[in-house]
Amino acid sequence: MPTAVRNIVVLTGAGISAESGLDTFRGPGGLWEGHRVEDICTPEALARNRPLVLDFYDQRRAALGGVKPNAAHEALARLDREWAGDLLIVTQNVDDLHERAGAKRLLHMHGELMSALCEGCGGRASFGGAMLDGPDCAVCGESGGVRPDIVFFGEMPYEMDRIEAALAEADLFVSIGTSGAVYPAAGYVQMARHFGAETLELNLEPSAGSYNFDESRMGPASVLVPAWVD
Ligand code: BV8
Repeated sequence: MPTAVRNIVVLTGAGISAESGLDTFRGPGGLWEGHRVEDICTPEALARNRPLVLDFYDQRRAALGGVKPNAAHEALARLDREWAGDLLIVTQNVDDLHERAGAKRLLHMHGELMSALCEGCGGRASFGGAMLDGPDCAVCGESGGVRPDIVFFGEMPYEMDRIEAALAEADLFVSIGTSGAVYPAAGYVQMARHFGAETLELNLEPSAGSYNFDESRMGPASVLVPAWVD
């Protein structure tokens, strides 16, 4: 790691969890292949076919019990424990593998499988069951309004101000395991460059935004991330 670096922002996507056994979105056998995005990851889809959307996320929530963090998650957690400068891990992922590896300086910009959002009171609460069972909101107690705490297409990602403030101070921006297909996350490399950060991409294959990076290393995250951190 260059010694001049003080403040780091790391962006992760589905590729960092692929070697843990969680499908990516746009790869072969990806999650969306069974569904058109419009049919599953939009407010309109939730309104049109609530059971289908609740079941899709119930299945993904249940699958978390069968997977564990891989060497890439563990390396980032090590960096989190040891790094004296600022660090923010911004994940697009909704799995809990970063937390289970021990990461603390972390935020989920697209929500979390292990959280429920109430359409009635807007309250968010940790949730590990099945929404098809029609749970009551843990915050307001009302039933019928509990939905996945997931940022659907067309909805505002979480903590964008915090992310942009971290990018403004970053000396290094590292993107790991993301195709660069979804905004605003896909635009963060340009924002980081604008503020003068060095930019590094660690990915299995070139992403849509590879040309924006000072350096792109191709390979599996479980190899590239520990090599970068250590
Ligand atoms: C919003 C929910 C604004 C959770 C998801 C321009 C600017 C702003 C917005 C837009 C814009 N243009 C279009 C938009 C709208 C839209 C958008 O970006 N559309 C795209 C399709 C063009 N964006 C939005 O709607 C966002 N909201 O902008 O709101 C706003 C403003 C005001 C008021 C209201 C609203 C919301 C986007 C969030 C949508 N929700 N998911 C879930 O179900 O999981 S997005 C979904 O895609 C996931 O969150 C996922 O994380 C994300 C990105 O996918 P990746 O993580 O990159 O996964 P992918 O499979 O694509 O790629 C995996 C990569 O890993 C590959 O490159 C592969 O090579 C690599 N890989 C594989 N194996 C490995 C590996 N790498 C390393 N090692 C390996 N072993």
